[in-house]
Amino acid sequence: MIQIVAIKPFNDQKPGTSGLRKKVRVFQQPHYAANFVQSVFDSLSGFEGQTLVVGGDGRYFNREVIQVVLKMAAANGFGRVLVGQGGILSTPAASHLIRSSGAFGGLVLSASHNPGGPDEDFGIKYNVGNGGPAPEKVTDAIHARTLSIDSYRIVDAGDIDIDTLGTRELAGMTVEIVDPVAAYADLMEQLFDFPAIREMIAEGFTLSFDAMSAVTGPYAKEIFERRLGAQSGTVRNGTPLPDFGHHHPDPNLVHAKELYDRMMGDAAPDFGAASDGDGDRNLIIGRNCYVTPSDSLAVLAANAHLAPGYAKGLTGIARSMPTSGAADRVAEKLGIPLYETPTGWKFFGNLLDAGMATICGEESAGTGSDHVREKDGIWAVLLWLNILASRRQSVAEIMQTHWATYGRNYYARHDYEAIAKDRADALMAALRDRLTALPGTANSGGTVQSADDFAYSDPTDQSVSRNQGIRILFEDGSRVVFRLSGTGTEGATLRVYIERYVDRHGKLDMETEDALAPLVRAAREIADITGFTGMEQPSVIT
Ligand code: VG1
Ligand code: CO
Repeated sequence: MIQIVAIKPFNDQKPGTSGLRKKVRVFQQPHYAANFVQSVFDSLSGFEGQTLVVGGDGRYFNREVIQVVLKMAAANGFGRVLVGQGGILSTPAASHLIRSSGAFGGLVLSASHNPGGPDEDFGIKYNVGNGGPAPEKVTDAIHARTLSIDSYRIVDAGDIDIDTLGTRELAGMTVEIVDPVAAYADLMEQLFDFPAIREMIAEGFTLSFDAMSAVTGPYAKEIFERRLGAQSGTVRNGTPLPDFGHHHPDPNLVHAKELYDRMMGDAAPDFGAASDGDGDRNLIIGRNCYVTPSDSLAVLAANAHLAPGYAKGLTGIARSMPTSGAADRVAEKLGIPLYETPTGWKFFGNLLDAGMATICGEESAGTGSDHVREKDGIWAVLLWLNILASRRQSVAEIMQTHWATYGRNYYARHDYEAIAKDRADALMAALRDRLTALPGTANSGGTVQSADDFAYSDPTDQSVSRNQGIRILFEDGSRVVFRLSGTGTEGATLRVYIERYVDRHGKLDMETEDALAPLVRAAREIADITGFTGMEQPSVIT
């Protein structure tokens, strides 16, 4: 009943920042998904008889790939597969399920914030036994295997019903269809003061959560509306759709504009939030007050002790290199270490496992803690709600107090999308060539103090990751960072991160655009963005 299917390798299956992401049409090529899944299994050892977790964000092609994974897991010797009902598991819920079930690992089927549908994106990510994304040494091994593989194993069986809860059998392997929401919601209830949040809501506090027709809808309805008593309708776009209603499920000011406009309008609720395709990102907006993800990380770290799950305090904070230094000031004040890692959640896993960091974050709207090994959108919203319930101040008041204490890191990210790959590579190469010449030179951003290509040495296993983004630091502490995206599926995306710090005695109420204008000019000049790309303006500013 086990079939061995002979195949030729594909040469485009290198995992990026977060798994393998491609157009659905690429994944639909015969054997394409199976080739990658078998390459994952071939790179692992010791999983015979063990448990695998499988689930995705419900996007187009999710259900088809789940059937392939189930039949391949059976043929490769897994003992049990846990599948979220309907094929649904948010990324943080998948991480929790891997940890709580003692699974060997998991396959998370998602292209996260990328759009879905027959002409859009799909993705597969492998998570290891700690619940987190496979570290680079594993993804490198998977990639190497995709290039040499010549067959895959699959059982010849009919499709399994993944919509009905319960246990079934597939060629000697157990398949358990589990509730994707309940255990995750229980975990949240352990970490946060639900009675205090419920009371705040009962007293009239209002919130609006945009699930962007992606995976968090069922989680948000259960947690915010059912367990916390928010009025029905609090969760908008709460049904996961295979094409996310034709939108990008990316919670930023461009794609979550409806929420933004509501929060800036006359009838704004007290608090607004959104999450992305697979539920690991968060956007936080108070009434008339947008909170940058970097600031959100800092505020969450400074106030985490107000939530029961973090009452003992934090052991350390970790942030990705392009994330602003706002969290660094909090770590300094708390007297705990701050770790600066490359972009991508996979770099936080070791620090969390070692108990060196409790809270982690990225400028791309990802925050999370040691409760799982992924970033977690609903977790971030709940921690904010717990802080608001405890401090009884508005989001705007909390931000003002925060800046008055720590100073303010003005921050923006400019994305230049769909650049021809060779032009983007040429731009980065030209920047690298100038790294030694830049220090001491002056431009509209000021005088350059240092310039380098960020390399990270993991303090737990000493593994080194190079070429993680070009940093240009100015004498006044301002900074611009350039790197190419590792999650896109079309051409290249250049990300430019711009940051300027003003201490607590300085001007704390500028418009971000004004505060950063000279640095934005400097970034464009230094990298000759228009010369290389022909683009006069970024595609997206967040
Ligand atoms: C982007 C973000 C990065 C994040 C990654 C996955 O990567 O910048 O911070 O970890 O997406 O997020 P890149 O390489 O495109 O800059 V998710 O929510 O799409 O899994
Ligand atoms: Co995501």
